[in-house]
Amino acid sequence: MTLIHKTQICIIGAGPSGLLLAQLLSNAGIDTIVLDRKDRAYIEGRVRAGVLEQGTVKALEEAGVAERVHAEGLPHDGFELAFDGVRHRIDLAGLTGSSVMVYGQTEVTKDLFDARTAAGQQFFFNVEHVVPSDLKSGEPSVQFELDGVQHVIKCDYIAGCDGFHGVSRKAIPQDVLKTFERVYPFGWLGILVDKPPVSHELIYANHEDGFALASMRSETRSRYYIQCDVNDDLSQWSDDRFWEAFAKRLGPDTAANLQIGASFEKSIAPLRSFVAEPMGYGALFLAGDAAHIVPPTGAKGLNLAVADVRLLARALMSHYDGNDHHIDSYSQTVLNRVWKVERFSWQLSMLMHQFPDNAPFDKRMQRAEFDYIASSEAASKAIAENYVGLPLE
Ligand code: RFL
Ligand code: PHB
Repeated sequence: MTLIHKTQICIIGAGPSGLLLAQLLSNAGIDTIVLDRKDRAYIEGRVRAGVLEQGTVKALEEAGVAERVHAEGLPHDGFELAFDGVRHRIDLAGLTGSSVMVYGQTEVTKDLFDARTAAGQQFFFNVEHVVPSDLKSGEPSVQFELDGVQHVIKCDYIAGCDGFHGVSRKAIPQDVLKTFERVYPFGWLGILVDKPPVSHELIYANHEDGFALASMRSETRSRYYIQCDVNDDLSQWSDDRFWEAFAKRLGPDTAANLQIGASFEKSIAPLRSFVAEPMGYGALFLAGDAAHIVPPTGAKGLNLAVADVRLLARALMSHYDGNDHHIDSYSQTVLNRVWKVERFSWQLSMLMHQFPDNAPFDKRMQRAEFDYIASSEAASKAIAENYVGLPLE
């Protein structure tokens, strides 16, 4: 038995990209079905990004889910770069007139789930064997299995919002798809702890032992990271070992304010730059991590996904208004912006980490770049305008 469903847009993936797209389209009266291979609790539990650009907050406003981010998010007018304990503040507000909002991806996801659930819109969770089909036939569909039953969703368009390991990108024929990749020779070990942040702004630190980042989720919850070997086992990283390494990398002046405690989340994430081109094929469009990955150093992954989704929502809405211009130019428009954000995330990653095979010359180059940023308003401004977010197009 096969169950047949019909919708306008079938959205594969209920991460932030898929959920936001669904909300923007539903608000515009466009019918969507969202499917995910995991369930809501699992998706909401994934601790990832923490910094939202103003454009991202605006997208949440457009989606009608910004009440909590405005009530609970922490606006930040600046952040710091540190080199061997010497700190330089990037004055986001002063240099750009803009700022960022600290608010966790877990909360963004929860707000979007709540809105879709309240509106009684359709999800399929725990789906298996998802296959986007007939992409160029004029009659696209998505097949999947749920509890041993075969389903087919017939639709006008398919949005591939299924992350880096999803199936959507792989549905683009190999002779069409080009991919570009850099894998960095280290990972980030991240912890969450219910202690006030060491500083009221984020600190990105380069130290000879490796990178460290002091971030936060609230005034009483801190999110801290250190560069580690990507093959390390979590069992090698007791809280004591983490605190010792983290404090050393922040330097004694900053570490004097550090409040330590028992971590309640600990994970290691690899660092990668990746872009797939084109971001569409026939009736399929990719958005978010399904099409590109950035290393987390510039806090861009989630923001980039949201920018894609805003452009994809606009393209699909114009289609139903009888104008296919934005649909036809979606991939090129998005990729122009994606590459600029890839460049920024790569540049900041190259500046702030210790690379195992760096020669003394490379280390001097990092130091000179930091000194230049610290002494030049133009250089600081270039960092600031990227950090607060480039224009949508
Ligand atoms: P997501 O969040 O990966 O969601 C994709 C969803 O698709 C589902 N899925 C499928 N569903 C149906 N069928 C299939 N075959 C499927 N395959 C996968 C998955 O279950 C999932 O629910 O992608 P999306 O929505 O594009 O959102 C992108 C952001 O999540 C991502 O860019 C950021 O979280 C990246 N990122 C970080 N970004 C930051 O800005 N700061 C960070 O500190 C940060 N830390 C991280 C991160 C990403 C990580 N990943 C992907 C491993 C830490 C980690 C560990
Ligand atoms: C975070 O709070 O998780 C975070 C903040 C800034 C980044 C990456 C991650 O660049």
